[in-house]
Amino acid sequence: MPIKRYPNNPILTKENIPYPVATVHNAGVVKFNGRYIMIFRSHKLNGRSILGKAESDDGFHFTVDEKPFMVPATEGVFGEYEEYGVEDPRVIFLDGEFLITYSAYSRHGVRIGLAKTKDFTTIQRISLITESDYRNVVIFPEKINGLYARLDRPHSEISPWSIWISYSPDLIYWGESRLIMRPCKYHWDEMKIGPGAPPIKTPRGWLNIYHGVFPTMDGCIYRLGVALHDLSDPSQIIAVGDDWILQPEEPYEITGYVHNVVFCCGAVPEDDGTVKLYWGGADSVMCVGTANIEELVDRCLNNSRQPL
Ligand code: BMA
Repeated sequence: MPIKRYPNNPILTKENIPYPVATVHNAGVVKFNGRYIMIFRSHKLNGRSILGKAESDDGFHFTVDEKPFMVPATEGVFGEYEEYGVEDPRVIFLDGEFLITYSAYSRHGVRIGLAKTKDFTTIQRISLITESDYRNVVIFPEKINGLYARLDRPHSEISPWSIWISYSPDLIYWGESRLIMRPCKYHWDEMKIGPGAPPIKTPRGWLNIYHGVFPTMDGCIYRLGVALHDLSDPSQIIAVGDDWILQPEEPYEITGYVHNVVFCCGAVPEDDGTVKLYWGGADSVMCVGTANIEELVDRCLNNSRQPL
């Protein structure tokens, strides 16, 4: 398979977290001043989620902060919509600051919050950028034709869990939304798909590492796949790889808080053409693997399925 698992996975478990949590998973990761910054999700012991932070020199060995990085707001509009927790952060660097999208859960459902930081010590919430029944929003790490762009994942009964695209002039107001990719019938991603890591720019297109879900008599299986989007018009999907690139195979991916899950929120492209891919194993632990970016692009182009 194209992803080489790091032999010492998992790289973080709840034992590495200095405060009481049940899990450490679904982390966004970026490079900042040559170091790797990981923003991860943890279930507290009441079942609701918070975000923690860890740092590393090599992308494999992480040290966790003494205190959580972001806990649900208690006041104002964010307090109302984060009451049940904050989950699954994605982080990008754009125009001198880091942007973090996260799922905000409350009695009104799940919607997406956007926060920013320049240094990972202070954090400022900007806006709640979707209504409810959205998760998995990744912002492209560059403006495209003068606009911010994001991949979305709204859900409706008529068109369940598909990938959409939207644009914004200011990160607050989003529009020009279009559905661009659907789950594929009787296929590993037949039930749900959603954006995973923020898109990676390659000479042949934006590489989108997404997750797909297949329902079985034994529960759902979460796997990862790849799609390639046009560089100047990412609403155009050039190709979607027919095969998954990663599925739960190791004991720490097969058994845990939720069985049979590999779930990706972060990937760090390196100068040597490889990418470090980070995923949560069984909603319990953090894992890392490496892949060659051009090989992942080839996987999209050489054996494709239709996006719609
Ligand atoms: C999704 C989200 C993810 C989770 C996955 C598997 O719906 O809740 O955070 O990793 O299910 O449980």
